[in-house]
Amino acid sequence: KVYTSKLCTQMHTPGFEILGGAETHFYESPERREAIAGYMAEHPESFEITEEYSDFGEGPIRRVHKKELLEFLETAYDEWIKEGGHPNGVLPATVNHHKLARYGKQLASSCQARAGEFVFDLSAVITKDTYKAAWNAAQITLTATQELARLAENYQNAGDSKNHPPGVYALVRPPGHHAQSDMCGGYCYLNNLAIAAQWLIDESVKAGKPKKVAVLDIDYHHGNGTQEMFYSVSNPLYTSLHSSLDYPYFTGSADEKGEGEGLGFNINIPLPQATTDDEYVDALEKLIKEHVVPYQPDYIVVSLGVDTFIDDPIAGFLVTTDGYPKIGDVIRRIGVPTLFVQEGGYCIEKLGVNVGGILEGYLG
Ligand code: SP5
Ligand code: ZN
Repeated sequence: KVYTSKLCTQMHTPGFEILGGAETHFYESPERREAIAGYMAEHPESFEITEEYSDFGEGPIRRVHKKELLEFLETAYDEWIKEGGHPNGVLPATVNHHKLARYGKQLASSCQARAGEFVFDLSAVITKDTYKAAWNAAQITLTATQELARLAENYQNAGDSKNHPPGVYALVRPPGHHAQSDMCGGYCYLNNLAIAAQWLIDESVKAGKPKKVAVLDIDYHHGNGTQEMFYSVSNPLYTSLHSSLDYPYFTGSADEKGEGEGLGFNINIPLPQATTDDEYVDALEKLIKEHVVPYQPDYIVVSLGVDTFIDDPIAGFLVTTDGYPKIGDVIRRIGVPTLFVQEGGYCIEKLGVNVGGILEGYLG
């Protein structure tokens, strides 16, 4: 079952980003969603699409994000325009890097200045309706998550292990896994998957049946945001396969293992450039066997990026269209109810078949 909404794509359309020192078109474009939704509409035997979703309010978002970030996102564009910023959208002029900030707390005097507190790169332009779009993406993801929880309960009660574990997919943008508790970046503003994972945990505790969640981040880039949010807790488990040397550069090494109660519950597997289908699938099987299955999760939540694709314009792995159903099959064999949340993937021509391939592989 696929949860999406057209509304969400039309609200956030920055005109540009800065990449490799040049102004280029914004790779995280509304066409991405249309490409994926188009493929799914052509395959009704596999995908049931719904555009309806509920609003869960600010509560579940505030469980992983600081209120200062939400206030900034909500007000930034209007303030930016008032102080003479370009209608293109909000971008920082400086970033409040820890080396800059060590002298003490300066008061951020303008939106331009505050952007440096809340945005860590030049690929998270804030336009007029960016916050609404990110809000909707989070709410759509929560709606999908609620449905998964319902299906998982039925699946458990049926007690038939031969049944296929349920899967739901949130086709959302903007993506989320680079968004930290108080920072945006990498096309991400609110961390949809982290909000969903925390919601699953909170609801299960409320119901007196605590559940364990394992994050499987298969986007090409390391999910620095999800890692940061859950670095000192043992639930959810965070696991990631990603490029060892690409963006976001300063996170994702194998020795980042979590801290305190979370020690041992953050698993980074950096992979070399030019990783192939077979190498990727082997690494994924090994990660699942050694870390995900022993954790005995009740839910898997997948940060589904397909920027691992050989023809992705901003990435460097060699995974092919034939590789994606194999990846989905490996996830299916864990045998646990699974939420898929869309993250990256920028080769528009093959985006639908690649994302669809993972999900079809999961369906078996
Ligand atoms: C959600 C997601 O996939 N975000 C990724 C954001 C990456 N943005 C900057 C990438 C810069 C890496 N250099 C690319 C070289 C292209 N030839
Ligand atoms: Zn990515």
